[in-house]
Amino acid sequence: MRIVILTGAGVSAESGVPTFRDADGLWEGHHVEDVATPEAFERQPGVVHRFYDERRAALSLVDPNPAHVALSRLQAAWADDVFLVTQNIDDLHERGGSVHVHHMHGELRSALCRGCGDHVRWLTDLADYPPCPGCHATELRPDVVWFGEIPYGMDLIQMQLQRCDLFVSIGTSGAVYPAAGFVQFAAAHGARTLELNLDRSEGTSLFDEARHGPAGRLVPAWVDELLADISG
Ligand code: BV8
Repeated sequence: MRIVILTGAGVSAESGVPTFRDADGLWEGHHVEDVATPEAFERQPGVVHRFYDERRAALSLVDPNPAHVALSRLQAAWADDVFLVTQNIDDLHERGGSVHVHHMHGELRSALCRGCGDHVRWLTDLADYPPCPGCHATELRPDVVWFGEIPYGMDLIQMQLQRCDLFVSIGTSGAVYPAAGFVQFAAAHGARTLELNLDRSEGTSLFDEARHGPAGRLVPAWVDELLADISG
């Protein structure tokens, strides 16, 4: 059985990473949609750099939770048939043991050079305009997909959604596209669909099954159930 798993901020909530909804989508009085855009970066680069520099620095203060660890257990047991795509830009899936994590909205641990186009591993601040290791231009920006930009690897994601038997959405509000449309795309290609979320999302009614509660409890229970079925 081929599985596609989509995660959102809710899978990292119990690790202490604020979700977009927790802060009512606000940061320093700005709506996230107003900060996470190319226009905002052109208009107020310092504010946008601070938004990401603070979140990048905060990564060292949080740890993976049982949901991240359970997903890595599923991948280990079923490597080739689990495709994990996340909307999150934190590194908790990797630190929880997951491999081949597809960050469709980019990553805090990466910087994108507007001079040469290189994606470079980056763990410190960008607000002081450090030079690109490749071309030395001081044109590094956060390597995240902003509103109005095209998510990474859409062809790969669509191919995985077309071939999967089960699509599982974990900890996302279903508020942002194209991720919010994956459930319908997967269902249209014959997949069964399951939502694991704290409470109803904007897409709950689109799923065959929905379980509501904290990911730290729901995800390990679901992985145990699935692995028991397989070893049946
Ligand atoms: C694109 C990276 C074209 C940066 C992010 C009008 C209609 C439809 C679409 C649009 C429209 N106008 C504009 C658009 C397009 C736009 C969009 O969807 N806008 C929205 C506002 C309507 N989308 C785009 O611009 C995208 N690009 O469309 O390009 C294209 C597309 C395809 C092919 C060709 C061309 C790019 C969007 C990417 C923006 N970048 N993040 C950063 O992180 O700063 S978005 C960001 O918010 C996340 O990545 C995520 O995608 C999104 C929503 O976040 P969630 O992860 O769902 O978190 P949220 O807080 O919302 O919800 C948390 C959930 O967890 C809740 O349900 C809660 O109940 C649950 N939860 C909480 N605690 C727990 C829990 N669950 C379990 N356990 C818990 N403990």
